[in-house]
Amino acid sequence: MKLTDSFYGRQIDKALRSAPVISTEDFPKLVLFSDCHRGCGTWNDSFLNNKTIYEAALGYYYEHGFTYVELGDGDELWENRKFSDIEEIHTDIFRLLDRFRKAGRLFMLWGNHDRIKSRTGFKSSSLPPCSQALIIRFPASASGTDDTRYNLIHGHQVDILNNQLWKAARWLVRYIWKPLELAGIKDPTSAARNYSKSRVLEERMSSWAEANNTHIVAGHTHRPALSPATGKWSYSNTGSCVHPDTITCIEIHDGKITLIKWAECADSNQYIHVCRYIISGPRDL
Ligand SMILES: [Mn+2]
Repeated sequence: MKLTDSFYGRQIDKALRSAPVISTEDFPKLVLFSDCHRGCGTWNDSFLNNKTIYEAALGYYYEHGFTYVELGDGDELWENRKFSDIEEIHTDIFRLLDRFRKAGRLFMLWGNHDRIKSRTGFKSSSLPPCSQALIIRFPASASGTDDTRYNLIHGHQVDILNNQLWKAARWLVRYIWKPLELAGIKDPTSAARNYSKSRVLEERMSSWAEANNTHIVAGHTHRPALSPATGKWSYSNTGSCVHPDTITCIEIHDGKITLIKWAECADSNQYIHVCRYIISGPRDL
């Protein structure tokens, strides 16, 4: 284990220290999303492209009794200052989320882009209080094995610029990259757009999982992943809802974990539907 790994490991430990713990006995079907980056409906609202797909997926998960868990960056609050603007423009989406909330099936984590949700003064009529991390506990099976834990964080905890220096990062997004993005130039510091940076972050998180013999699921890199459970640890990533024409998520139920994508598809009569595809898995927890 490299020296820097222990530094980043401590950031993950810190995030998990106050994490709520939920059990699959109470929440047998879970779906994990992240990085929706819901915006203000302007053309740089990256979520807008996939809004219909997301809406269809949410409807499916609600009807099938899933609990919705969002691993941060659900709302784009760096480019936009007011959460109420996002809530207003995407009223239909927040109404769906509110149905999960009312059914007691909604858990929200905050990421670097929506860190202001961690403030005590943060109010929303449709969202529950947000946490930095969440732990899913799978009670020991009848065979007497130990409880399995899946540790959920956003992932910016292992990304210095987006964690300790998040105000500088937000400033860059708000005043430099957003205007450049409007001119067609992409933010080069974003993990979401930088392959080698994503790989470093993935390595930091998987090193932590390996060292602690446990499982981690994150977002932030926008790179969906479902690693095999090597011994008793694994690293998985929900991906994002802002891929060019796809959203990705992770389903956990019946002792299995599966990486899913939702996209538009046409049938033989040329009707367009929203379809659910398995990208990877299912594999045992
Ligand atoms: Mn992020």
